[in-house]
Formats: sequence, C-alpha cells, structure tokens
Amino acid sequence: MALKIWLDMGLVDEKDAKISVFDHGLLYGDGVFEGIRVYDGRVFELEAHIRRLFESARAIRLPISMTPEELTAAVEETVKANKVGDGYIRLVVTRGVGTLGLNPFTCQKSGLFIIADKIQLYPPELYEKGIKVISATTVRNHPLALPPQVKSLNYLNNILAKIEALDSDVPEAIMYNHEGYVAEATGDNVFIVKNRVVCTPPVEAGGLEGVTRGVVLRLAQREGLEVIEKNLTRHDLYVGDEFFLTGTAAEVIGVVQIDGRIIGTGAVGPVTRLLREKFFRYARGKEQ
Ligand code: PXG
Repeated sequence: MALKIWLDMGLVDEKDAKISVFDHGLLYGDGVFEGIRVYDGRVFELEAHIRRLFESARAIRLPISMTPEELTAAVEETVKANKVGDGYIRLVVTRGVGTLGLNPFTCQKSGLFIIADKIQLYPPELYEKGIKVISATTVRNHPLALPPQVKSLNYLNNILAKIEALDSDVPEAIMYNHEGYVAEATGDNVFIVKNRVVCTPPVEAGGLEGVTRGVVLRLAQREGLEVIEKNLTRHDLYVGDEFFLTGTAAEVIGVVQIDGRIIGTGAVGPVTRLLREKFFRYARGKEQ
C-alpha cells in the first residue's frame, strides 16, 4: 500500500514526496534525523527523540520550521494516517534547498519529512543465538570534529565500520574513539555485564546518547542491578561475562563473539535475557 508521507507542512502521497537535488541534506549530508519505533500503534519514547532531534539541530545551527509540540503532533498524525501498528518512523530535517557550494546560509528554509512504515525485523534466531561482531579499525569521529551526539545525516564514519563488519561476515562492528576506548557500534550502544554489574561507556566516550540505552539503564536499575557508566577497553569486551547492544533497530541483542573471542559461555547470558524481556514488556506498555 502506498504510504502517506509528511512533507514540510502536511501529508502527501508517497509518489509526491520528492525533494530537490539541490537540498544540502543530499549534497552535503547537512541535516539531522531520528529513527523511532512504534509498538502497538504507540510511538516509543517520542519525547526523548524529539528532544534529541532539537539538540542535534541546535548543535549544527539548523532551524526547524516547527515547535517540538507541532512536530510531535505531526509524527502522531503520520503514524495514524498509515495505520502503523508495529513499525518504524524516520524523521528527517535537512538544511533545505540552496546553491552549489557548502555555505548552509544559502538555504532559505530547512526541509522536513516523516516516513512511518513497517519495520524490517532481524530473524528471531539472531536474538536467540546472539551475534558475532568485530572491532572496527575505523575510529569513531573525534568529538571536536563531528560530535557523535549529533545524529546527523552524515553516517559515513559508521558506514565505513559497517563495511568492515560485512567484509568479515558479521552484522556489526564495535567502534573505538581516538583514545582507544569503546565508543559504540555502528548504530547501537554497547553494554557488558561483569560480575553482575552492568557497564556501558559514558556518552563522552563518543557515542550517541541512545534512547534505548537510557531505557535499558533505567530498567536495569529497577531490577536491582548495579549499573555503571565507565570507559571500556577492547580487553574489557573480550573478558566480560556478557555483552549486548541496544538501539532502536536491534532493541536489545546479545553478542557472543568478538574478534574470534567467545564471550562468557558462548550463549546469550541471563542478564541480557532479563533486560531484553523487561524491555519488551516496557515497550508494549505492560510495565511502566
Ligand atoms: N549509536 C548510533 C550511531 C546510532 O545511529 C544508536 C547508537 C542507538 O540509539 P537509539 O536512540 O536508537 O537507541 C543509534 C541509532 C537505521 C537506524 O535506520 C539507526 C539508528 C536508529 C534507528 C534506525 O539504521 N541508530
């Protein structure tokens, strides 16, 4: 079924949802976005995603043509118009149409579109068995270059690491920062469990402040687990009892091997399973 797309001011048919080849979002990757889940027709953590979008935009001096309240209503309307039950929203703000040349101020008006569609799920056995990952040689962007907290349209840094993963026949790569500490995966945040303590790198290590990460940290605390944010080395990943990734696309997924080293017993661990289960109950509104 053809989708209804929110384009700038309102909903249009998918066939009419077109943007200019002069949009700097396309010409320079100049823009910001959010990827958001819908569970049972309810938009997951919309407030957190809208807040992060506005912060990303502020950081790159990109004005958004709507208020956070108006944008929230536009997202809800797009979800309703497409009758999305379980799905995925892509909310994109581009610098807009300008002249050739990278001066962003030639763009008179930022562009905005919202896609609400079905989600392509990973095969269930991947979650059961866990995934293998590698350490990428591509270093995560330096925070004084393009801060990884900005969810920008320029994903080449992550894509180069993803290519390394795919070349090694694994689905994900772990990215390290310029100091050698774990930053994040290409589209997910990193967690380990060691002696029942749940550890994740602080945002300053060079990762996106993931919405899923935030939810999982809260759920882990609620379960009475000790939770700490601290710098992790590659060695820490190798010798953790459990290892998992969190993100809008992957949700909570166990990692059972990295760079040929088996993690823990080689199976998805009990804390990962517990947090995954709690995450779903929370996402589907079965637990507050
Ligand atoms: N790090 C990076 C670099 C990301 O892009 C995350 C961490 C996890 O953040 P959230 O807020 O999702 O828990 C992301 C999220 C896609 C897609 O289409 C990518 C993301 C989210 C949704 C869809 O590839 N990245």
